This record gives sequence, structure tokens and C-alpha cells, in this order.
Amino acid sequence: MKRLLITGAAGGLGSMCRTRLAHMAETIRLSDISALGDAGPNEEIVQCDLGDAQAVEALVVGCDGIVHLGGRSVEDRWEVIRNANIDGVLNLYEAARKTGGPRIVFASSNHAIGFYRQTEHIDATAPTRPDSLYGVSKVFGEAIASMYHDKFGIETASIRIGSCFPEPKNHRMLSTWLSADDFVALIERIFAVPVLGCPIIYGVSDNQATWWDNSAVSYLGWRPMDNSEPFRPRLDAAMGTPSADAPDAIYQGGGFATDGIHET
Ligand code: NAI
Ligand code: 15L
Repeated sequence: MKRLLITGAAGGLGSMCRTRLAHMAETIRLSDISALGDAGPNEEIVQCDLGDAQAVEALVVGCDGIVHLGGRSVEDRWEVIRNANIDGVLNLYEAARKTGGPRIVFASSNHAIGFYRQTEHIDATAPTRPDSLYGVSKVFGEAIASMYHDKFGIETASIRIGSCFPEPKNHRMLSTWLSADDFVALIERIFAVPVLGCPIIYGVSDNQATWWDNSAVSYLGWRPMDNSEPFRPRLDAAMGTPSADAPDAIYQGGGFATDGIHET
């Protein structure tokens, strides 16, 4: 690739990708609403709000690929979600349509299906069951990706990321954990395959107790290598196992499912 755009590059995953995806293009364009520091040797920095359509159109010009991580990453008031994750996603796809249709990785979330119970096993064909306005915004993003694929041929991989942190932070995350290595390997495969289409992928490592079936995307050749089990003893010692009636032990999306609406 000549130029890869990473949005949300000041965030947790964006900072990791800034380093770990540097090899993927001659130039990495990094964007966020927050400051990103100085540009490195093969970097370009564009600070903008995803809710600003004109700025996003300029942001996407000249990009062959996009890793879209930018946006509100947890539940919030609707106006915050709407600006970053609804208007922001539409602005990104409109910009992509007008500038040649780069391949896109969309950071969706397990909260698009967070109301499924942990006793249920689902694949990408399961109806969405968002657990929050945040989860609804991720369903919207997946729908936009589908429409821009059907109508304009723009290819997107929507990754329903579980919990991508250096370590699982609680017992639920033993099932949802995605290691940075597995995430990076997945993004590499998404840009390597000749034909991507518009798949929904569960972004989860090779954990012992998993709820999600990725067999529909075996054509990507992605084999997650990491497993959360080594973290279990430390979590047991630090917090004990959650009681059976705790949201974190019932719902795939954990506490997002019982959190209320964040009113203005
Ligand atoms: P984060 O909150 O650390 O990073 C998100 C970045 O987006 C921030 O740097 C923020 O400044 C930027 N941003 C927010 N609103 C913006 C706007 N209006 N315009 C431009 N930039 C804006 O989140 P994290 O953990 O790095 O997640 C990245 C993406 O992956 C998010 O879209 C999140 O929803 C998704 N995701 C992450 C998971 C995880 O376990 N880390 C799990 C599931 C989904
Ligand atoms: C997400 O979608 C969030 O962005 C992240 O901060 C975690 O809460 C993650 O889901 C999770 O469910 O663990």
C-alpha cells in the first residue's frame, strides 16, 4: 500500500497500531481529535473531528486502506455517540466513496451482540442484539459497511472486537480477550487477501471458553495464537470469580447490558 489511514490513532488500539502497522504502507496517515505528537519518518498527522464531513473528506484523499478505530469507545450520551460513531462513520464512507473506495477495517464491537447470554454460541449470521447506544452505533457501522459494499463495492472487514487490552481485566474478558499480536495478524490478513468482501469477524484470541464462531471467515487464513488462560490465576487471586447473577457472568457484553441510558 502507498498510504494507510489509521483513525483513532491517539487511543489505546491506535497507539499500538501506530507502531505495529508501520510496515504496511509507504506512508501511514494518523488521525484523531486528540493530539498525536510529532510525525515520525513515514507518518502524516491530521487532527480532525470525525463529525466534520469536509475535514474527513480531505482526510481520506489519497488513502489505499483505512483502519477505522476512531470514535467513542464506550457508552455515553447520545450526542457524543452520534457525532463520533454515527455521523463519523457516514462521513468516512462518503469520503471513501468519493475517493476511490479504499479497503476498510471497521472496529465494531462485541457490544453489537452484547445481550446474548454467555451460554449461547453465535456466529456472524446471528441477529444483532446491541446492549447500549454504543452497541447500536456499532450495528449502524456494520450496516453502513454492508450498504457501501452492495451499492459501491467498497470492501470492509467489520471486526467485533472482544476486549483488546494487554491483559484481561476480569473473568468475562477471559472469554473476550484479543491479544495485540492476534489483532495485528488479523489486520495483516484483511489487507493481504485478494478478495475480502464484507465479512463480520469476531475479534477474539484462541481462548479456552469462547462464545463466537469464526468459521465463515476461514478464507482469511487468520489463526489467532494467544490464549487468556495463563491470566486466570492472577484474576482469581485479585477479585475472586463473579457470582452467577452478576451481569459480567450472564451477558456477553457484561455490565453494558444493565447500564442505563446516559441522559444529557
Ligand atoms: P480509545 O477510546 O482509546 O480510542 C478511540 C480514539 O478515538 C480516541 O483517541 C479518541 O480521541 C478518538 N475519537 C473519539 N471521538 C472522536 C471524534 N469525534 N473524532 C475523531 N476522533 C475521535 O478506544 P480503543 O480501545 O483504542 O478502541 C478503538 C476502537 O475499537 C473504538 O472504535 C472502539 O469502539 C473499538 N473497540 C475497542 C475494544 C477494545 O477492547 N479496546 C473492544 C471493542 C471495540
Ligand atoms: C468495547 O467495545 C470497548 O471499546 C472496550 O473499552 C471494552 O469495554 C470492550 O468493549 C469490552 O467489552 O471488554
